[in-house]
Formats: sequence, C-alpha cells, structure tokens
Amino acid sequence: MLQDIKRIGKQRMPLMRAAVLSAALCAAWYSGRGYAEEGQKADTSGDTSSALTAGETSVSALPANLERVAAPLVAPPVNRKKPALVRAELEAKPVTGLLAEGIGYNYWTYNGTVPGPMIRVRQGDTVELTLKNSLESPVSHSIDSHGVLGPGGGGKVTQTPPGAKSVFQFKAMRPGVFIYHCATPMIPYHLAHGMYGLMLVEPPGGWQKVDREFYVMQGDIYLKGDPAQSGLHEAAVGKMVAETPDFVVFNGSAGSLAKNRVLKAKTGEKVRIFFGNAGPNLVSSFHVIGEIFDKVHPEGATETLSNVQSTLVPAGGATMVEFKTEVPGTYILVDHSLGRLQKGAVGFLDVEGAPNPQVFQSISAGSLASDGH
Ligand SMILES: [Cu+2]
Repeated sequence: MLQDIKRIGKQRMPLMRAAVLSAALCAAWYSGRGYAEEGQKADTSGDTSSALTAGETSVSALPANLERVAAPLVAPPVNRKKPALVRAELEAKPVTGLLAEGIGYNYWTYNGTVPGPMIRVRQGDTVELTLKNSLESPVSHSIDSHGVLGPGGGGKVTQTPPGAKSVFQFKAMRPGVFIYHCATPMIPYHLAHGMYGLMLVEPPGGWQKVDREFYVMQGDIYLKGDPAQSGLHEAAVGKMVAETPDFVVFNGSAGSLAKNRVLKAKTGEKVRIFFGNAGPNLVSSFHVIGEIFDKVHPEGATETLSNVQSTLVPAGGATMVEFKTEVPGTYILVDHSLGRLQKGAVGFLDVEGAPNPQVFQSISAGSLASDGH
C-alpha cells in the first residue's frame, strides 16, 4: 500500500491540473451554490497554466506487479435492539491499481478500496462521520450520503483539503440502501476515480436473515488515450462529459469478480446482493444470468417486488436483490446493456452443490464447447 501511495505521488501534478479543469467546468453547473464554490476554491490552488485536452494521450509505464484494488467485505447485520451513537471514519486516499489486464489506473478511494467501506447502521442511529483526506491526495474530497437528510447530504460541510479532516453528525432517519460518494467538483470526475460506497440503514428489526450477503457496485471509467494501450492511464474529462466510457466495471476493475475473486455460495442458500450504481453516467440493468430475483427492493425502496429478471438501477441509486440458489454452476452478474460486457461489466457467482435435475438438467448438449451462457 505504501508503495502504491508513493507511486501516486509521482502522478500528483498531472492530476492537479486535471482537477483544476474539473473545478472550472463544475463551477458553471453549480454557479451560485456555496458548497461547490468552496470545493472549487480548495481545488484551484495548483497550476492553472495548463489545461486538459480531450483525447490527449497520457499513458505511462505500467508499474510492476500492479494488482486490482480490493473491495471491502460486507459489514455484518446490526442486530441491535436500540438506536445508538455510531462513529464511522473514512480516509480519502489515492491508490494505483489494475483496471484490466495490462491497464493501470490512478484511483481516488475511501480507505483504499473500490467501492469504499460499507457503512451499516440502524434506523434511528446517530452517526458521527469523520472524513480524513490523506496528505497524498492531489485534491480536496468530501462525502455526500444519499441516506442523510441535510444540505448536500453532508457534501457542504465535508469539503476537506489534503491533510485535513472534517466531522459531521446525522441521524439515520430512513431505512434503505443508499449510495455515498465524493461531492467535490468536478463531482463526476471524482466518481469516475472510484470515490463511492454504500450506506445501509436497517429497519429496527433488521432485514430477513439470509445465508450470504454480497457487496457489488458498478461504475463507468474514462481514460485518456487509447484504452487498449498497455500502461498506466489517466482519467479523461472529455469522454466523461460525452458519456462514452472505456470501461464499465463492478467493484472497480474488469475481472474484479473473476478467478480467485468470484462470489461463492452453496445450493439451497438464500443470497442477498447489495448492488449500487455509482455511474457517474450510466444506468444499469442489473441481471444475474440463470437466476430470477425472488425479491427486489427496486431503487432501494422499502417495498419489494417478486420474481424479477432484471432490475433498473439508476446512476446514484442502489438496490437489494435476493434469490435462493437451486442448481449448482456458475452464474454471471451483468448489466444487461450487454455491450458493456466488453467493457468489463461482468462478475461470477459459483454455486456448489449436488445436481438438481428436477429443476434443471441437460438432455442432449448442443456441443462440448464452453461458450454461451
Ligand atoms: Cu473526491
């Protein structure tokens, strides 16, 4: 991790220049709104002499042995009978990680993971949230939680320069599964760097117990230069504004839920996926190939729908889906806007167990090939 941060330090100046343009563009969107101006001020202390050009190539050598950034574990159920004071601490910090094979990316993160830590509290809890911004950060950061009632969801009072910290307190008023994200201009630029996570607010009795819970978030990523070129890439503002991502990924990178990082369950288990879509731009049609969601909390709502094939998750939205695994095999998590498969939006759930021919069996296979799903 220390090495990662040192590497990021070398990238600091180009990132600062990018942030300057980000702030300038964002100011137009938010003119007259105080907190955006605060964020802009915090970000404009760097070099203003150079501007980012859409399509500008900026690919440097791929650091040796670069790995994908980790995703955090699911926070355990609250299981508490009364509201309490809960303290949560996040640190905004840059991390260089593998975005896809041969492609490196300078992430901005909460606590070094993408998504950031899952914050899980009970309805009625008072939450004291501390945001530290690492000295290694090239820019200011902040946090806006969609589960917070108050200006900017906290974004107004948490604009935090590198090396500083901010603290605010809120009451978790409504139950649900909520996105949190950085709200420092240019906000989508921070989102496209990986600054997001989920905050769960359980109802007083908690949610129904299941056997497995998983934490998955989708995000779109935009690279300067040729995205197929091996090397360490920088984020592209032009493509982001044009909404033409090079990568659409789950948990920060293509391949983050594959090979030794697949999700695992056994037949007969009840599975719950907390699925958030950070965007910043794309809407997700979340689907698990070979499964039907027994229960969906559409857009994270309290009310549920039954027997759903795909569920729409807006940018800046989240859902909970539940299903019981019936048949062993590999199940594939996708955004069913399937062109995005080619951009990395795919993950795998391996289900182990005895065959269940009453529910599914092959009578005569078409071929021995393993393609198709
Ligand atoms: Cu940020």
